[in-house]
Amino acid sequence: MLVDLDYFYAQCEERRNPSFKDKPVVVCVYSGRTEDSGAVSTANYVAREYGVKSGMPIFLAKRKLKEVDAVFLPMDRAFYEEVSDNIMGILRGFADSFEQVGIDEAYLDVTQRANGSFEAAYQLAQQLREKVKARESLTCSVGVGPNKLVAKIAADFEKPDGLTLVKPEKAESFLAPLPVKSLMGVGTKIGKRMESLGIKTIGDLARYDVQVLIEVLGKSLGAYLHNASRGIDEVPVQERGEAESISRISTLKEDTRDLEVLLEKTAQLCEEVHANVVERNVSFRSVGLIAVLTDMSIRSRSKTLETPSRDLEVLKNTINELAGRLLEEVELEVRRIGVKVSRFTQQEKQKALTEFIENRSR
Ligand code: TTP
Ligand code: CA
Repeated sequence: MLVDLDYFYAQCEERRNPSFKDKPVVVCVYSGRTEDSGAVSTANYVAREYGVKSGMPIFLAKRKLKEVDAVFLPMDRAFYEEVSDNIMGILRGFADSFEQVGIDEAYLDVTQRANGSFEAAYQLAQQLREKVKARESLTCSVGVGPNKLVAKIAADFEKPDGLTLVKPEKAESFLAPLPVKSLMGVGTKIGKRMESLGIKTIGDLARYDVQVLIEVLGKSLGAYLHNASRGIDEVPVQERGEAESISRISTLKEDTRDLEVLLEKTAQLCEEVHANVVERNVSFRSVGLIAVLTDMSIRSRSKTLETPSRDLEVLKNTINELAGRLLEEVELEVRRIGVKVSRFTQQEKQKALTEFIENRSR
């Protein structure tokens, strides 16, 4: 199944301030140039009824909501991440394997615990929605299907607060009437190309000659889309981030056992690692120190944090602690020193808003 939290940033704001509930709520990314310059990040469904959408300039959203008592708020990413982490924790408990995608979506493989039964999977989805509602007061939309592709489209089918089950034998007929743009990988450009071939719906695509499709779009995209249009997708639900790490290592001016000299170097490395952590928008659970000694042997020490962090001070303090320990435990001088963070809890790249809009707009 695919779980997608409804109007996520705006729903977080409604939860924080229940008096917003029946008003249009617009979460904004202010560019700071003039008072209203910037773009809409997202809006609740009340605001959407007035035509407000993600990516729209703020002044335009204000114009559409001129006559009503609407709420405009700046984006508070740290708060949404906290809510997201809590909810992802709940969702994880419902899955055989779990894959978070972005801040407000996750794929859950429930094949085993549902014993391969789609009815049982549907019941699980229902329980999951109730638990998220009871614990975190948020609604989500869930799609249940034979694979990720179908589950994702099913989740979009009824929003907000929806639950859609598509059984394997119904996948192709479920997809057929939908616009080709509902398929992942079909953006504006490819959408236009297909339109020129007379392909408007997924059903049109399924009926289209696969050889011609491959000639026009290339082998891999053509074959992928041909399969996708028939609801065929074999990509497994995969936990992300566990294998990844970010590290920096550097050679010291001279070999040393002086803690102060080492810490000066590691502080600099921590800053570089941290900049990368921020850029990649991840939180780490594990911090490691690596030392290459004068005889070229390598020693490393690591520590697991109690909660995931993306904080420079936490990183520096942990490294200082590890460096102190390492010096006590080895006798040789240190030649190279390195800092590493790993076990990321969130893998989403922080994209420029424009890129985000392009990728997600249908
Ligand atoms: P989405 O899941 O695309 O949208 P949503 O949760 O606001 O609404 P829906 O009910 O349709 O699922 O995106 C998740 C969050 O990502 C969204 O709350 C805000 C952020 N976002 C942006 O900042 N800019 C964008 O252009 C989009 C599409 C989303
Ligand atoms: Ca969402």
